[in-house]
Amino acid sequence: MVILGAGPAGLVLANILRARGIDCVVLERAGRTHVENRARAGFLAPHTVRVLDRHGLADGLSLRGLTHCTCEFRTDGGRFRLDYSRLGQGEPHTVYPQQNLVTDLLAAYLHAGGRIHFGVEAVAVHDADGVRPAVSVRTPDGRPGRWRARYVAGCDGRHGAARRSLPPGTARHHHRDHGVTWLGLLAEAPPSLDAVGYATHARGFAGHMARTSTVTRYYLQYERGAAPDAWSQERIWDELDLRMRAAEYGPLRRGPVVDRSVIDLESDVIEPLRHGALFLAGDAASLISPSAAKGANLAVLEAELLARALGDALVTGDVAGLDGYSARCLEHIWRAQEFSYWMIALLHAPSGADDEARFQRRLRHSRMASLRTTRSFQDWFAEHYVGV
Ligand code: RFL
Repeated sequence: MVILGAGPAGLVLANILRARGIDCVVLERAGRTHVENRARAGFLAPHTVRVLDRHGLADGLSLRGLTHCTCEFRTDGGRFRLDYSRLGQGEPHTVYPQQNLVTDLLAAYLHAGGRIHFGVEAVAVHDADGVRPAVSVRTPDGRPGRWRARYVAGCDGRHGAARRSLPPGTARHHHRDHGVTWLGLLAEAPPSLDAVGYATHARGFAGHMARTSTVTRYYLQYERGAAPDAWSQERIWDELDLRMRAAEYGPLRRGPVVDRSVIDLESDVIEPLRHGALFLAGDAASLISPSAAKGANLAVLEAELLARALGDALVTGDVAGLDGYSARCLEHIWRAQEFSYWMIALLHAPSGADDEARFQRRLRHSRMASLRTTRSFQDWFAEHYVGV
């Protein structure tokens, strides 16, 4: 079994397969330090925590993760809070930085004797519709190589080799650009609220999400095409203050911005998630905008489903799980896409003076009002917000 990519999807899959005694190898393009330091997600859904716990992979997050259950919305009509652990099915998030999760997963896999090769880039998957597919690779010294296996798991993200290797006409590629860009920031500053902060403002969206007691992620709606370093640190903090209405609701705790990335909000789904012996999971299967914090959670959910199906196929010869894998995952993926799309519409509206922009702003206002006042709407929100 060859697994491409050592992100959450690849490492959860590798750990579960390894525990079932299945021989597998992970091929990872980047170096170990890079993989263990890549800051991305932080909000883990209850289902994700249960999956990790079920497989003995939750020690780190149980020890160091923070429980999180409140959203605060700030709009030109005032602010309101939702404690989503008291709504819907009544469950909180666990906040645990993705790089810590990846570090834990890697340590567990290596401790169990798992094999991984860093600095090995998959170039293409060959003969996926045969019984012995191959993966061609480039090794750290630039030499070509080849791995053969019964199955290949493409957990190598949106731009990885797995997606590229799908023969034309074998998969449908759904893509949507939501026309919104965020500047994603990591600040070495303690969180400023004990809640996720979502601010809608005439100048654009701003978001606040705790990561640890000393690091906070912020988002600012940003001009499409602008470079990540186009704004000075001072301008970033001034803009955050303005959009989060710090003058009204209290100052933000400032600190050096240590990481910036420009994120065009996009949705991207491959359908089906299988071609012969090649299976896609995580961002390789579907990319989802970070507006609803679903990407890493879907990756873990899919990895467990795939591990179970591969395990059954390899240990008992039962391929029913593999046959149903794509349809099962796509059900979750499209529901997450739908919620993320709804969140985008809740948090953004065009700023122009034309009829369409005005209409969109009125709809957003009304959506926000329903969320502030209507219990059934809040329950729906809570269930989808923490669910995958
Ligand atoms: P990853 O984590 O990208 O890992 C893929 C791995 O594959 C390697 N790779 C290759 N290896 C070998 N050969 C090749 N040809 C290769 N090409 C690539 C890469 O080096 C990498 O190590 O994918 P995976 O495992 O599918 O996990 C997906 C998540 O990382 C992603 O969905 C989330 O980070 C999305 N996301 C969030 N998700 C949440 O659930 N909650 C959040 O709060 C959240 N916040 C975020 C996010 C994503 C963000 N970015 C990246 C836009 C915040 C941000 C800023």
